[in-house]
Amino acid sequence: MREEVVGRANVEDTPELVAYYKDLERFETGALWTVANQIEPWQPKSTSVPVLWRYADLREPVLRSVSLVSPEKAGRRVIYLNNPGRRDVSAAVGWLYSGLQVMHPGEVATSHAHSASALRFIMEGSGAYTVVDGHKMTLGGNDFVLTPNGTWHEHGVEASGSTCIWQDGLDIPFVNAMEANFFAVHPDLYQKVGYAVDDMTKTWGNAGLMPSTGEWSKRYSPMLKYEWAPTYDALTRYAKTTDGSPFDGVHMKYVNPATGGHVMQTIGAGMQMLRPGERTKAHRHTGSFIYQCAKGSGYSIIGGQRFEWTERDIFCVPSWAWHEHGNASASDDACLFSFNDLPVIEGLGLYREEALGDNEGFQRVV
Ligand code: GTQ
Repeated sequence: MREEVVGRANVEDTPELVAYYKDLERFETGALWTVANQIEPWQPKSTSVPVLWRYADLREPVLRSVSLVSPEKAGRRVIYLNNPGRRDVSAAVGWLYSGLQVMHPGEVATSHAHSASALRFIMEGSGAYTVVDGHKMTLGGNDFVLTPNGTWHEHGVEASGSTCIWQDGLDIPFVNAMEANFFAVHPDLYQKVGYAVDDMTKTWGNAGLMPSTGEWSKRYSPMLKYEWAPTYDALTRYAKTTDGSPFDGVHMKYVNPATGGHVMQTIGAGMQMLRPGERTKAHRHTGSFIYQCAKGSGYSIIGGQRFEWTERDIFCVPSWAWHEHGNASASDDACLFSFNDLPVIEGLGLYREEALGDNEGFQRVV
C-alpha cells in the first residue's frame, strides 16, 4: 500500500526488491516500508462494522438453546454476538465480547474465575442471581452486575423464578490479545454464600454516603450490583438540572464509589437518557462501545447507517466511527445502557474525540 505523501512509504517493487523481500522472509523478517502505511494508519481503522442485534430476532433462538444443551455440558449456555469484522476473535466490537445467556428456573452454572472481566445486564425473567466471591446478588430487569477479573462467580435462577435472559459483556478478546487469559473452575464447583444477600449494594450503593469504616483497596468497584430503579431515578433527577451533552443527552457513568472512577479496570459503563424528541449531534472518539436499549425506542446513525432500536436491542459503535442518537418519541424518554473499553483507552493515553465539523478535535485529549 503505497502513498504519495512525504513521510509515508512509497517504494515501488523492482525485481531486485522482490527478491530481497523473499530473502528477508527466510529469516522471519520483513521490510517495514512494505507494511508501514497499513500498520500505521493516519487514524484508527476499525475492522468492526456497526451492527444492530434485534431482541425480536434473538429471543427465539436463544430460548431454543435451552432444549439443545444443558448449562452443565455447555459450561455456560450463551449465544454470542459475532461482529462480521471480528469473527476471528469472537468479538461483538473491537476487543469486547457480548453474549446472551439463558437460564431456566432451578438451573445453575458452575463457579469459575478468569482473567477477563465480566458484566451482566438483565434483559428478562425473575429469580436470577449471581454469586461473586461469596456475595450473592438478586437480579431484576435492567440491573447491572459486575464480575471483575479474578473473582469466583456463578449464575443461576431460583426454582421459584422464570426463564431469564441477560446480556454478558466481557473483555475476553482484549485479554486474549494481551495473551494473559487464565481460567479456573471452582474446586468445590459451587461457592458458599458468605454474606447477607445484596450486602455490597446495600453497603456501597447509597448516594453520597459511604460507610465511615469502609475500606476498599481492590481495583474494581465494591458495589457489585447497580439496580435499575436508583439508576433511572438519578438520570431523571439530573435531567432536571442539565441540558445534557450535545452528543449523548443526559449521560451518567456507573462509578466505583470508593474512587469515583470506572467500575472495573478494563471495562467502563454508563446509562444515558434521550429526552422526548431529542436528537444528539454526531461525534466520534476512540474506544469501542456496546449499547443496550433499557427503555423506550429510538435510532442511532453509526458510520452513516441508520439503526432503529427498541427495548433490549443491542448495537455497537466501533472505535472512531461517527455516531449520533435520537429518541423518536415525542412523549417518552429513551434510555441506553452501554459498556466500553474506556478504562484501557484512557489509562493508556489513547482517548481522542472529534465533533463533526470540528477539524481541530482530533488534537483534543480529554
Ligand atoms: O459467565 O463469566 O458469555 O466466562 C462468556 C464467557 C459468560 C461468564 C460469557 C464467560 C461468561
